[in-house]
Amino acid sequence: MSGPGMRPPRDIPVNLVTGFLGVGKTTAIRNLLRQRPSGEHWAVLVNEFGEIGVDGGLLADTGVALEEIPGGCLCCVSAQLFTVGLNRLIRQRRPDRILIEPTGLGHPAQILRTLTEPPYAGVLDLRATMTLIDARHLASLRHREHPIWRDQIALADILVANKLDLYTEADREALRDYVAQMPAPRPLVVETSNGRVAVEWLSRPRLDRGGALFPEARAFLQAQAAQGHHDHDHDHDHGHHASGAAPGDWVTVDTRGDGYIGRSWWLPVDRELDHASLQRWVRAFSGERLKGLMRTERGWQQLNRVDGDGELEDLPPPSEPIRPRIEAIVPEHRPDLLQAFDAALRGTERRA
Ligand SMILES: Nc1nc2c(ncn2[C@@H]2O[C@H](COP(=O)(O)OP(=O)(O)OP(=O)(O)O)[C@@H](O)[C@H]2O)c(=O)[nH]1
Ligand SMILES: [Mg+2]
Repeated sequence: MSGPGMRPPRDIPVNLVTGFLGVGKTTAIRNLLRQRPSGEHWAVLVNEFGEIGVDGGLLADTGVALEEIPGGCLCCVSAQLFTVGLNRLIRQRRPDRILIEPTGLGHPAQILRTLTEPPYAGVLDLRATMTLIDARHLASLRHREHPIWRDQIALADILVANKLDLYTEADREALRDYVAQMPAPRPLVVETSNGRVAVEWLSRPRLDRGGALFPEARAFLQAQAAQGHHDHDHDHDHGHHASGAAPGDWVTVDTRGDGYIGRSWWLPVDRELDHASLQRWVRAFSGERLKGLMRTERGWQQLNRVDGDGELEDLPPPSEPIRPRIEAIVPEHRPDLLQAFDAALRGTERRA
């Protein structure tokens, strides 16, 4: 039925799968993809804080139509890339559903607004937003005081407390207390592990919050309107550009904003790291987030570490040659952690 010149399909259901760094968004999306009704084509748009897509690599084997928007959050630095990527998915892939994973440091308010206003109003049907949290973070001031962490929860239509296997009874109690004091209308709240969420939840409508914006989002959107842009200090610090790098060079790109600094390392295609020493430095890393796809003498490995959890794991070799990639995120006031890890990482390179 489709052909050149035809209008894009209307009312494609879209869901945001949001939540702070490393809570399990990509894991939940993989789970949802496994449950997709047969015959349906889904698309996933992933935005990462760093410049080098790791999540895309983790979803590559699902066969889903994928768009990766690297570098900063969808609501500002990558806003144009976001619409370009989204338009491409809509027009070229004509999916039956689109899932959007914003970076863990992404502010969802602007994305939700973009998706409900022209030109997307009438093309996309924005359904329930799924916010994942780690209930252990309820006891962490660093999380509770972060405006993005709070707003992600305030915008949840479905609040998924993931990593249940790691909770104490006190964590579950903290979750119940937190939910009890949330203003109405309250989201559907579920506890689960390994991102086990039900595909049926995606069809739930968004909660009617009567247009009332939660305090941080109101301030955020007003500041944006006043300035023509918003005031996150996303400041891309492109030390070395991939385009200028020799094939044998390591390339690094830093991204900063919202209280964090991220560094992405892109290694030459054929480069191997020493497994044991890489493992040692990974375990010693005390920043916020570490992930990557890399090669050691034991073959391709994936790394996905947060809150002191997550080791190197075997990964089937990619179907086409890719550059090994690693991404670390540390709090803004701890650039030393990044420097130290950078030096350590380079020291793990295997020499022929
Ligand atoms: N123990 C435990 N680990 C989990 C669970 N769910 C996910 N993980 C692990 O948590 C890590 C982060 O999961 P991801 O799905 O990559 O998290 P994310 O929210 O997409 O991360 P970012 O995109 O970097 O913000 C991975 O190592 C997962 O295997 C869970 O229920 N229990
Ligand atoms: Mg992810």
